[in-house]
Amino acid sequence: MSCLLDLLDDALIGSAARAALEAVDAEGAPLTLTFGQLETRSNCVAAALSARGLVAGDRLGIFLLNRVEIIDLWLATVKLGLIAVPTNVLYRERELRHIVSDAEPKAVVTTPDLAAHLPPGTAAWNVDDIMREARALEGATRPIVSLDADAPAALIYTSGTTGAAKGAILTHDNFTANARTIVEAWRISDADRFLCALPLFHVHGLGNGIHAWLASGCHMKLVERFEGARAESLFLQYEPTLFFGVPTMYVRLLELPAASAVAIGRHARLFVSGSAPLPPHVLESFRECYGHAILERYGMTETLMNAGNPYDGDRRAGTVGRAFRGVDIRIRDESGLDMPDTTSGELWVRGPNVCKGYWRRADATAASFVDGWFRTGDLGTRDVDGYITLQGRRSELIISGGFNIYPREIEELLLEQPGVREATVVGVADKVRGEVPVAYVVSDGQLDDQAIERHLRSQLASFKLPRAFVRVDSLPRTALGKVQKHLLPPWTP
Ligand code: MLC
Ligand code: AMP
Repeated sequence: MSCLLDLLDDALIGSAARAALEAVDAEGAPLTLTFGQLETRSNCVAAALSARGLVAGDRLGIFLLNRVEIIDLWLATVKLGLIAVPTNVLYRERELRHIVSDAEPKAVVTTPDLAAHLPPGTAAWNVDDIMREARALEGATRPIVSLDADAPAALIYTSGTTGAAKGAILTHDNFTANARTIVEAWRISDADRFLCALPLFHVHGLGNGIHAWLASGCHMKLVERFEGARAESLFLQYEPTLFFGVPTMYVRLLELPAASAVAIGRHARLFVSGSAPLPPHVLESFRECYGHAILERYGMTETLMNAGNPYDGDRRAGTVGRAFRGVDIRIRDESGLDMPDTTSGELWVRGPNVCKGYWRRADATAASFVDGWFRTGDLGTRDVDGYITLQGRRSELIISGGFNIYPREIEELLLEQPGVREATVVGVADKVRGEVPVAYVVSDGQLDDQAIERHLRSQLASFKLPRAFVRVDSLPRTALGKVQKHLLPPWTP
């Protein structure tokens, strides 16, 4: 077991003079930093956070769009033994209220415009104030904090079947093991140029992106977010060798002109996809246009990375490859019995990558862990040669553009609206986002769709907003009253 900092020190201290990062500062001016500068900046930020009274074990919310300060704050929390709570910037008050009351952060570092979405009474610290205080502490050395590798480094909230998000407790060792795994599996070295367009509040961007970069000592360009319209110039100018994306990003990249795709592919070494299923036709078209077989891998907030297609060898479309070295995956039935190869079951995972449990949710932790195995809720099969194919989930999770949506959360909100008697939400296939939510509503007379939409938009992240509100006379139900979503009339855009 090891602490995260030990892994990152090869770059932060061992390669201090090397160029590490290209980004823009808060004013939009270009900013380049070496690993040594990242080390000294984060020491100063750690000193500023200590001066504000934070000590090991305290939670610190991070509610920011991708910007360099997230890296400073993350390294500072790691150094101080704080528990970071990175939070989706698209969340609105209702979603944030739950996270803030559950994690009880001492404060949430944010910007004034985002702070407006936090529930009243939250201690919101302006990121610019923290950075100003950090600059005044120039010369601060690393804090001396003795940390256990088993200590929590972050709580990352992920929706449960109830619709209420649960904080997965990710330890230093979880992140370290995961970073070592992917750096080795994907042959990431200091010669790479990594383009990071993933949001840093999820494990894909933070646990894979930031840690693969720091653990390998490669060069990274950080952008605020992935935007289809800017992707062409971004890739052509930066010439990345390495890119991690969700399937929606690859669908957007297929919209670029053929000559640009060829030029981008010529500089690239590896494209990795995860967080949602990569449609086989996207893998095939990408191979034709960019000259690269996207490497699809499978992970979860609670487990970080579990399985991946091989670096050398057959990257098989529609599969997530084999279990990573050091990660055990079993395919089991409801009672926990192992299923034979090629037979469908639930994926159970065990390894140093698996989180400690859910924050203050002994019930949910007990329901998900059995004898050290984590029940993923994902269904799939394993072929005789170890390749795993995912087939869906036990729950009704909708994944849209790589963001998770639990229908229950939207249904509960819809049922609070005047005139809504019954409501259910389903995922409908979408060419770009993979799936989008659509609501089916039984109403008592007239409903004001626009008012409902406005209300939902003020309460929920924009990606959770139903694409349509379909009126039905009744919801198809089983004798026990459970909605039979598959019997709802199909909706087409
Ligand atoms: C989208 N939006 C964002 C955003 N992504 N805003 C801020 N930061 C981001 N990262 C908002 C836009 O402002 C817009 O809001 C709406 O979302 C749609 O934007 P779009 O430009 O139409 O997007 P699109 O081309 O569809 O691409 C969306 C996307 C986004 C791919 C950029 O879905 C995305 O960043 N997905 C990554 C999700 C992710 O990292 N998941 C990892 C989970 S961890 P509005 O208000 O106009 O609608 C996990 C484990 C694992 O699953 O295995 O990795
Ligand atoms: P999250 O809760 O955001 O961490 O999402 C994790 C879920 O994303 C997993 O349980 C899977 O259902 C899904 N997922 C991740 N990677 C893949 C993939 N390559 N293919 C299909 N589903 C995936």
